[in-house]
Amino acid sequence: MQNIPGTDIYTTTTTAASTTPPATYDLWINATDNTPNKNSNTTVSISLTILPQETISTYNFSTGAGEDKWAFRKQHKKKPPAVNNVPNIEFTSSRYKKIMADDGVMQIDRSTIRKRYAIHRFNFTMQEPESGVTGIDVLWDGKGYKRFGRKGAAIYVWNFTDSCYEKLSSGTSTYLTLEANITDNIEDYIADDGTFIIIAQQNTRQWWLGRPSRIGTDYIMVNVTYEPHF
Ligand SMILES: [Ca+2]
Repeated sequence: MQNIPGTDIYTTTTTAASTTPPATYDLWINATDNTPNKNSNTTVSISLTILPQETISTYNFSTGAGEDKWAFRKQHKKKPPAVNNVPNIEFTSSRYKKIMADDGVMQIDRSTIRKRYAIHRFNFTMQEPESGVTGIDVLWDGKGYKRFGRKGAAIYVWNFTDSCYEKLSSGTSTYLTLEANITDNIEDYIADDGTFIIIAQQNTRQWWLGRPSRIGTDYIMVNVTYEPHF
């Protein structure tokens, strides 16, 4: 045991064996003074809770798409869209390659119709049961540009309970890294089948031809923190 300097308090550290099942145990402490003529033994029980180990899973396109992740492009008239299945043109494999890594190489899309915003949609199927998910971190890196308009972009997450997008983060620089951390009401954002949806949308819609709204995704990553129940 170690003395906390300047106090008469001693501390000690104990580590449960790695095979200890998650549960709450009694930890018995028997403290003995080491000067025999002043021995005074005290035995107390401390409640010790062994928690399951957290795992963090990363969802991105580093190994390509399909099975549990997909990306779509390229324009939509509402910001944010009122439904979660637009835009619906899936990336081709050459486009997926551009969003595999945070390397400055981007999949850039521009609007081609008046009153449309450039937009990308990302769908993930999370393998972790939603009841054990304690946090979701989202990172989107890219570019939002509109000549004579507000530059930058915003990212949103789909809320399955309220059936609407919620803004996670936004910025007005041409090049952006937008990040968000979801820790509350996580079950609202993961569908029963594990679906989790993020969009990145440019800030200004196209007005005239030749002045398109542009969105570029360099990289997107979703980290899921999972703590199994016991
Ligand atoms: Ca890239």
